Amino acid sequence: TKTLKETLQDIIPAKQEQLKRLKAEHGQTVVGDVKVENIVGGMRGLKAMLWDASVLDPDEGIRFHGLTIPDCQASLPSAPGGKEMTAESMLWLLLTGQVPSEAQTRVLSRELAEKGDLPPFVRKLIDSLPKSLHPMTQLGIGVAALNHDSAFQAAYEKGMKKTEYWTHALDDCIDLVAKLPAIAARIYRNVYHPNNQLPAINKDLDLVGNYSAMLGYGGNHNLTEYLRLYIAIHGDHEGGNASAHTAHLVGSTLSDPYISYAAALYALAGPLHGLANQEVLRWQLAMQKEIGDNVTYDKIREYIWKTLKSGQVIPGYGHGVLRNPDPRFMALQQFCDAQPELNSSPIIQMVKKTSEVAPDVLKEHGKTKNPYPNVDATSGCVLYHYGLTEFKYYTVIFGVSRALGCVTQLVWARALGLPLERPKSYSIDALQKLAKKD
Ligand code: CMX
Repeated sequence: TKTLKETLQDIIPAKQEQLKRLKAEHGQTVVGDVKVENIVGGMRGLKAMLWDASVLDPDEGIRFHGLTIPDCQASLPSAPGGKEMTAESMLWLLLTGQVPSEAQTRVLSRELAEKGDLPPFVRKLIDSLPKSLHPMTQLGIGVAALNHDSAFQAAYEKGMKKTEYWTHALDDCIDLVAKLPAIAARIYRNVYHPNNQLPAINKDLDLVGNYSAMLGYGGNHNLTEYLRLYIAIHGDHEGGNASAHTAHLVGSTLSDPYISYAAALYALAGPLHGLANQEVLRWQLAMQKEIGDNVTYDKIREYIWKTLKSGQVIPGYGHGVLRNPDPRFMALQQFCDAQPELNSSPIIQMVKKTSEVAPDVLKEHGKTKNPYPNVDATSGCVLYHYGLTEFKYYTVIFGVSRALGCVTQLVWARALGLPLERPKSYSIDALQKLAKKD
C-alpha cells in the first residue's frame, strides 16, 4: 500500500512532462478573447488559470477529477461506522486524481491525527484573543502562526532546489490540514463554551471525527456524519473562486502554505463568499421571526421581496459561475431528506420552502444570472438544528474544508514549477482608447 507522498511521487513526473510539452508545442495557441466586460467585471468568464483537481460546469456543477458528488459518495471511503466520505479520502482524490483504498485512507487519518496537536505558543496565542474577535479572524491568525515551523520556509532559507519545492510544500500542507481542527475547535471553545475541556486527539479517528469530538459533538453521530459530508464537498470548487485563487496567488510568491492559506481564509471571510452561510441563517431566522408559526409560500415570497426592495441580496442564492441549483446544495438536502428528524425541523422546512419560492422571485426581480440556491442556502441550517447554533462560527467550518482544495493547488503549483502570478492591468483611459480604435 503506497502512502500519499509515494503516490504523488509516481504521478508528478508525467504531469511535469505533459506541461513542459504543452508549453513548448502550444504556447502560442489562442484559447479565447479578453473583452472589456471581463476586465471591468471581476474577470468573470475569463479562462486564465491552470487547475486540474476540479472543474465547475455552469449547468451540472462541480466534478472532482471527473467525479460528481454522487460518484464520490459512492466510491470514496467513509469512516468506520459511518457512510459519508471522509475529508481525507477527498484530499487524496484531489491531490492524486485517484480513489484511495480504505487502507490508504486509514493510514492518512492516523498521520493527520498524529500531527494534529498545536504547538504551545499557538494555543496561548489563540487563548489570548478577545472573544469578540470574529472566529474567522482568529482562524487566520492561528493558521498564519503555524508558519513558525514551516518545512518549506526552512528549506528555502537553506537554499533548496526547485525540484524539492513540492515535497516540503506537501509536508506543510499535511501538517496544516492536520492542525486545522484543533485550531478551529479551540476558537469555538474559547468564544462560546469557555468552561469546556478540549478532549485529546484520538489517533483512531478520522479528521472530522476528531473535529466533531473537539467541538463537543462527538456523541452526535448524525452531526459528525453531516460534518464529514459538508467538509468533503466544500473542499474544492475549481481554481478561480476567491479563496482558492488567493491561496494560489499568495503561494506563487513562494510564501509557505500556512501564510498562503491564512490569506485564503480572509477571502473566504467575505459575505459574498464563505460568510454567506452565516448570513443565510441570520436571514432565515429573521424571516421565521417575522412570519411566525403559520409559514406559507406567500409569506416567504413577501419576505424575499422585502429583502430585495431594501437593496440587499438574498443570501444563499446566485453564483459567479453556476447557472443551475448547486449539486452541493442538493447533496445536503438529500442528507436532510433521509432523516425524519431533520425533515420535520422548522428551520430546515423553511429553508426548503424558501428554495421552492426564491428562484421565481429572483427571476421576476430580473438581476441575478443564477436565481437558484447555492450550497450556503442550506449548510448552516442543519448545524443550527443539531444545536450548533453559533452562526458566526459557520464559516470556520468552511475554512477547515476549503484547505483540501487550496493545499492541493499549492502542492501541484510547486511540483509543476508554476511562476509568480502577475496579470497586467489597464487604466480606464487606456481601455477607452482601445475601444475607440475598434
Ligand atoms: N440576490 C439579489 N441580487 C442578486 C443575487 C441575490 N442572491 N445574486 C446576484 N444578484 C445581483 C447582483 O448583486 C448584481 O446586481 P448589480 O447589477 O446591481 O450589481 C446582479 O444580480 C448580477 O449579478 P450576477 O452576475 O448574477 O452575480 P455575480 O457573479 O456578480 O455574484 C454572487 C455572485 C454569489 C456574489 C451573488 O450571486 C450574491 O451576492 N449572492 C448572495 C451571496 C451568496 O450567496 N454568496 C455565496 C456564494 C457561494 C460561495 O462562494 O460560497
